[in-house]
Amino acid sequence: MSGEELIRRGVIENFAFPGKLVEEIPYGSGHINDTFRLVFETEQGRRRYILQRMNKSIFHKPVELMENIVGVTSWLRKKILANGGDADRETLNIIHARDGRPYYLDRADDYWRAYLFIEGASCYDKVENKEDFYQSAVAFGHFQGMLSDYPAETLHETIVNFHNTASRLEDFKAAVERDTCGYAGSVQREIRFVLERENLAHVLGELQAEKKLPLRVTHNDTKLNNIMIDDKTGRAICVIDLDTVMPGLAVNDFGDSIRFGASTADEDEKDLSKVSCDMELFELYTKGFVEGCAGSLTDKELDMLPIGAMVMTYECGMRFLADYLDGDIYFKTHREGHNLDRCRTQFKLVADMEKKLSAMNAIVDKYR
Ligand code: ADP
Ligand code: GN1
Ligand code: MG
Repeated sequence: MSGEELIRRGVIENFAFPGKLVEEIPYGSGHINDTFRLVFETEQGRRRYILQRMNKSIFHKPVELMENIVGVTSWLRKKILANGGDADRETLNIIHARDGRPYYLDRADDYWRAYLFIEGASCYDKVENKEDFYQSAVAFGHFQGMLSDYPAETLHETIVNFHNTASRLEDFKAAVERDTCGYAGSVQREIRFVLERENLAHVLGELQAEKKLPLRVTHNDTKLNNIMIDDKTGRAICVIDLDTVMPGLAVNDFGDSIRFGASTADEDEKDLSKVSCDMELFELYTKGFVEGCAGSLTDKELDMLPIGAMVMTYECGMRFLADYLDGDIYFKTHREGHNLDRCRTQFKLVADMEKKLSAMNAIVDKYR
């Protein structure tokens, strides 16, 4: 058994899983945490769980972060039960450590957490069935609705300035300036792409400061693979990856879903001719999100949905490029130049959205 496996065994023993561990595999395609799927056997049969090592270089306050997740998941659980839903599948459920805490701290100072595995449902890295995308929109909109009366002041800011695009732009410029790996010279075109669109970095922050866009409790990481779709009914049943639930903008939650799910290609596609923003998917998501928010979106929020898609895509591209310049210290990468490939798909999408902006506005007008 490797040192890593030994550490994990020690961690697993410290969680209140029933039965005997019979399988343990790395799982999922998230860019942030280390995720494992565990199988335990008891006399009643097999039960699966998710075990995650939280990324400590990204989440500096894991205890507060878990306090957020405990608060949000118990809030959702109550609402789901009140509506007659299946709270074991429609929200994340934390498995506590044997000492009663919602996390376990190992000897290497890593924080771990565990959840019930949501059975009979899947996460997708790309839209395989258009209806799934519509369903995910309804669910993300509904998620925001269920948290609309959550006491926002009790939520810790897990990553400061997470979707403050103006501050992301400053971070980006600092990464270009540092040029840690000496790559800046070879990505001048991409750097120029960012600098030519600085206005995009300010537009939403300014509207928020002028109180023209309300702060709500939002998810802030609404990619398609952060939602579980029921294998039988095709309904999006559970919103996962709650690390970044914080006060934020509804248009950003909308925008991040479009960025990832309405693209005709994978986030890391190398062949840019395959990358564009699919207007049919944009329309399906718009319809679903507006329905899921059930009348709560203001006129200004509706107006700004297409800009939200552009801003989130621009911001994410800039984050990937900054990480490439910094030597891949934030996002997990699986090949040379992975973050640069990701950045290029995002900028291709932004350029495509610029051309399609009036079409996107017309679609929003259809569903308002
Ligand atoms: P990251 O922050 O690294 O994206 P996630 O919390 O999104 O981590 O988890 C990574 C992947 O693990 C998800 O995309 C999903 O496939 C899977 N996953 C996470 N939680 C569960 C769960 N409770 N049940 C089933 N699969 C899950
Ligand atoms: C990360 O955790 P994951 O893989 O769902 C990132 C998002 C990015 C996304 C890009 C906490 O999401 O902000 O949009 O990668 N999450 C964090 O794919 O930084
Ligand atoms: Mg995720």
